[in-house]
Amino acid sequence: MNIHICLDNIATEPWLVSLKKALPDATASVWEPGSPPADYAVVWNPPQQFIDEQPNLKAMFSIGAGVDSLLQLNLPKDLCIVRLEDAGMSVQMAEYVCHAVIGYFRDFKHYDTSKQKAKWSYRKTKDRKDFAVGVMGLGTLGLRVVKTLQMFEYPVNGYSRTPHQIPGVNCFSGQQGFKEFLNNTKVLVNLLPLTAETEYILNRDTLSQLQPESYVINVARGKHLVDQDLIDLIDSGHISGATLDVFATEPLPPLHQFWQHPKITVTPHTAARTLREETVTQIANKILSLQQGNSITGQVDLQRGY
Ligand code: OXD
Repeated sequence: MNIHICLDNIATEPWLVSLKKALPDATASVWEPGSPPADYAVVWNPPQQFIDEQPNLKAMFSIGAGVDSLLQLNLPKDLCIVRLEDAGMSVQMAEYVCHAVIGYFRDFKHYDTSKQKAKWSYRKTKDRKDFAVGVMGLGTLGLRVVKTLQMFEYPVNGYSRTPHQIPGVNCFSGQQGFKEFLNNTKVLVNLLPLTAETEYILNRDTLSQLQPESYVINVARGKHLVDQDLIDLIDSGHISGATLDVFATEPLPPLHQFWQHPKITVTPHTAARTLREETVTQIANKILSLQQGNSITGQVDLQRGY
């Protein structure tokens, strides 16, 4: 069995070492233009040339949760693309989102400012029941975020394309459901996959429907959000602030307004990092399952886009 690794902008050698350790009977190598066709591939943002030169792939494993950029390529219709399922990402995502939600709920920015002035100054306690957190996207990462938020007893709303039932969560779906979801949400957490349907879903119209003094946390993709609409709504006071981890252009250009905006926190696409060992173990187990003729989970539906 031959496996190619093709990772854009990522040091490949450690991945090769881990993969060889996990699958000692396989021949793993770093793809170069002209490499012979392989049975499996482990990829991150591969070029079109890679796809064109690898017609025999039984499966192509992406080392990320989101496959939007992969799906921009011209892909064979029957190619089995597999995305990462958790592999240590969901706990990081829950940690990041809860940090942002709690930071806003408890107003830690105020205490940072007070400390700089040596000022002993309390903030009024907010009422948890008026502080519904709305999670868009109820896949592996979204569900973990929901579960963790529930531990802090925030009311939680969930929004997804198809209807879900989650204990203790007000679940919404579809067009009408989206409106209701927004109207009932104080802190919006975006974890949707990026597809033609969800591109720029966070815009002036939708964000205006959030409750007054709401807060926005985007940890999915930059292209879910219309940047200027968010800035305008923050400047008008309807939205109190935002924590953004993802951007339409990454790295975020130095002159982008988000960097200087006092009510926007920016982090460099770091909410949930791919963990190499966990990822390789998951991929290796799936390759072994496929080799034994078994089915695997995590296969991307090319029509649906995730
Ligand atoms: C991912 C990401 O898709 O890191 O996994 O954004």
